[in-house]
Amino acid sequence: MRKNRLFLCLSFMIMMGNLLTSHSSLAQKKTETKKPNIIIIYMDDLGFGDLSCYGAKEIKTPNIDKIAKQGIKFTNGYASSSTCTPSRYALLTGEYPWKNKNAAILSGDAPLLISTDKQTLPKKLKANGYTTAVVGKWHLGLGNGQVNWNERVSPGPNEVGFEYAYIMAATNDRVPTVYMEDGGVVGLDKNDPIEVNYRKNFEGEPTGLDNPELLKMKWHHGHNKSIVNGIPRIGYMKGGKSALWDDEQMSEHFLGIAQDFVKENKEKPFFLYYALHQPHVPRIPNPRFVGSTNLGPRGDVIVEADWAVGEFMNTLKKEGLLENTLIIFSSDNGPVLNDGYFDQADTRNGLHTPAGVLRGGKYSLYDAGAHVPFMCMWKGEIKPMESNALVSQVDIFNSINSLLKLNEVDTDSQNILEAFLGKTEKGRSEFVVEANRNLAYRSGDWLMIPPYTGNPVNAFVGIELGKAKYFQLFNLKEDPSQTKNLSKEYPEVLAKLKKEFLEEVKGF
Ligand code: NG6
Ligand code: CA
Repeated sequence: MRKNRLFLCLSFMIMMGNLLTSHSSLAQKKTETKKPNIIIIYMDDLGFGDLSCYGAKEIKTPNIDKIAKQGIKFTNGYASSSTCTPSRYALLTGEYPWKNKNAAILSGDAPLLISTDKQTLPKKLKANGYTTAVVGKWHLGLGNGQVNWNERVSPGPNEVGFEYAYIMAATNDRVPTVYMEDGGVVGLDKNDPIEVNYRKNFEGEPTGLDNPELLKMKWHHGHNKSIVNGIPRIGYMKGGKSALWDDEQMSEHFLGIAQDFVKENKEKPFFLYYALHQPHVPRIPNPRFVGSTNLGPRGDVIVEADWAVGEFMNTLKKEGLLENTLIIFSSDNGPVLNDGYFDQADTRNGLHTPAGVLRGGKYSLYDAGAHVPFMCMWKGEIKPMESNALVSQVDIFNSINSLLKLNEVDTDSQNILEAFLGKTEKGRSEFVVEANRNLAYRSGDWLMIPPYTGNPVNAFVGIELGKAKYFQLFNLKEDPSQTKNLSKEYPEVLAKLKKEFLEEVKGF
């Protein structure tokens, strides 16, 4: 009996000892791998009202909603611009895009927009032990302006801080319609070289303009040049047949690359910029998603993107990474229905409000141009909540520097880490927003748009651009739909914003 008790006692002590050692090695492991992984999931043209977690009724996005539910959902989150290239420039450099005179929607053969001397988010992370990658839409230019697509194209993402880059060069409606991995066209047959030209066509090549009989999707405005997969694109292209992407497979393709990167790099801290192409035109969902909404292809590709995000999140979960990964989800600019193709986005929109209650859309200085879905999730670190803090994508750069205790870079990016982590509802107090090289100024709840000449509406896309011959002043808290111009009623507010704005944009 005594012997037995002694035995029990001894085994208990051994068991406790084991537990203690395994516990302390776990804690040690956690400190060793303490630097959190950072992932930015970035959508293309997704509007403030396009997700069910932001109020959409006609589109169900359960997977993206889960990010909102498990993290912070910002109600005042902004891209830096109402178009793609400038927003992406600000995201990666922390600099206002209008400070770079070339930061506008780029053609598919435009040179690299980010100077290779410039400090960038991926460069900073790479220098501090992160493995860095971009997967998906690039649209920040490649090469020096004279690209030979049959050789390694540089400089590009690899030269501004991404160790691994698997991208589309520009947009899914622009040539070249091929994937590029670390500067080389994927699957290119040397005997069928690729040529790209944005000014003139190659002899004998069909175009959307001349050969409507070859089209499976018709163009509405622009988009009438080279035809790839029955879809007319922007720009001319010839050759490279074996390398052409398949639009229907694109979502799954990028997803697979993003998942592989995570699986292969999970042992060391990594930074992944996963830039989805949806719901930018042309909207070509995989057949599995056709009809998943009643809104036609635009709704269907949002559901497809939601699926891809869900699969990606499952991978993070399976690999045990959720507790050590900061995930930021947002969009590069606001929504547009008809962006150049007859794809039923406008005719089948029904009651859906892609911008929610906001006014304007993509290309606009009105709020829907850059006010987008924005969420941060980090299991165990960020408490689930909704935040009204004013946060901008330009601030991600220095906020991450602060998170990792790295030197902040002297640029437009503000350290608002506490807001991103949900520790305060105070974000930045003001910022300048850009739309096609025009600027507006937000300060607190107020938005001021200075007078601009030019068409107030882009009739092709049916979006108010926010331009007027007079000053516009809105209180976005009281009037999120910007129905009342208060510039006459609040001259002192107008004067204050004018003054601050002029100081901020001096030299522009
Ligand atoms: C515009 C295109 C539009 C879209 C946009 C870029 C025309 C007429 N319109 O010039 O379809 O491609 O550029 O979108 O060509 S963005 O989201 O990448 O900024
Ligand atoms: Ca975009």
